[in-house]
Amino acid sequence: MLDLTQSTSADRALGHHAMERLAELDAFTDEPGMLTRLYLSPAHRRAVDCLLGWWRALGIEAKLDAAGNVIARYEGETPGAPALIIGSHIDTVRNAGRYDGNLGVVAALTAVEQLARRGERLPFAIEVVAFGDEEGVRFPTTLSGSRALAGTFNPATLDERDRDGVSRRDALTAFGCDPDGIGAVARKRDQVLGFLEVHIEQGPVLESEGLPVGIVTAINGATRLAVQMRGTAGHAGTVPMGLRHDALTCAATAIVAIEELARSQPGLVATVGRIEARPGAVNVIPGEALFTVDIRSSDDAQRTRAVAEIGARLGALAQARAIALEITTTHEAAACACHPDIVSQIEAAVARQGLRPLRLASGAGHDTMAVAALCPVGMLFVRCDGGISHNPAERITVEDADAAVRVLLDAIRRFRPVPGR
Ligand code: HGY
Ligand code: MN
Ligand code: MN
Repeated sequence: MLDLTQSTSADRALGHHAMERLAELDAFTDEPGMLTRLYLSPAHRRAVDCLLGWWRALGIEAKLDAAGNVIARYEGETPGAPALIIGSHIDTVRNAGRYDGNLGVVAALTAVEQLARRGERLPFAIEVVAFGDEEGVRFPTTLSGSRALAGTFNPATLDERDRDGVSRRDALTAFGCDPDGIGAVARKRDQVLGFLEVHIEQGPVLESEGLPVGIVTAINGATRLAVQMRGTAGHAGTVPMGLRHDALTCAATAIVAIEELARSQPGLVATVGRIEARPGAVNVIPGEALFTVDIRSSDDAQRTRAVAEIGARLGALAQARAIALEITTTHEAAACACHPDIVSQIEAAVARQGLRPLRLASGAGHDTMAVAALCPVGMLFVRCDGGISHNPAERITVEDADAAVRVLLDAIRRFRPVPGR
């Protein structure tokens, strides 16, 4: 093990240490040959156990909470003091890169490890959280772990089911969590000073500026829709084209209409990430088509208008083809501003580490959005190669990992509670 207490930015020891841990976490996947780690899956369990082992080796108390989050607590000078919470997520999308989410957890662990190795205590506690459900790939509603921490978890989502029909409730119980205890996960506001998240940018700005890190000012709002179109299944060989009620071709026109709408409005993005035709046989006219829509904007009013416009356009397309349409909103997160005081504190840490501070917004969603309901929040972005993410080609350098850990450690050491909070 590297003697990290003597490390300097020259040897990038913290970056190497973080990258080694990320490589270890990368092995925990539900799909061999790629990184897929869904909430409450066997791979999630293995990642949880690995994290608990790392904390145990540092002599720092850590546990799995009722919502499936891993929480480690490093006490301050006075035990039981309010905490600065630092964290990100360890669940991934399908065929993911290893840095989305995981980097933030490993960076926080590496920073706290530095304090623990020196026996350094701060005027506040530090809690490091590894959320388990940020991507929202397994169940429709996402951010359940960070919402539980913030006290905004919706118990109705316990009845949501995954593709195999397993309810969130049963999956939590099978994982060793307590669905009925999630309410108790919520932190009291006077026990939390703030929340920091380190995360890859997942975009091209830092790379274009030649910077390793950036300070996040705000996170775009997001709406997720589940669209169901129902027509009439039929024989592919016998039903004339003019007599068909083909749900999939109707969905195809709808998807193009969604793209046209988003292209027509600067600042708006819309994505159809998943589609399913049923019954899904080569010689059957699809009687049903199901697809998802992900709509984002930094302007909540623009996003809300876009959602309404999509509903109207899909309704007209479905009516013209005598297709039944059902649109369900499965996730809604308002745009979130990082707290100006925390933005300034992170910015000062970046400057103290000899780096040019750059402020930028986040097009991607993060647990930080949910935790903002509890306390002042801030994020540090880390450059990623080509801005590529949600893709196994996602890459960061050891130098940038090192810079991120150093900036985070600096920000932690110099953290001061937000005035008037
Ligand atoms: O979808 C997002 O923005 C995040 O990666 N979950
Ligand atoms: Mn993420
Ligand atoms: Mn992601």
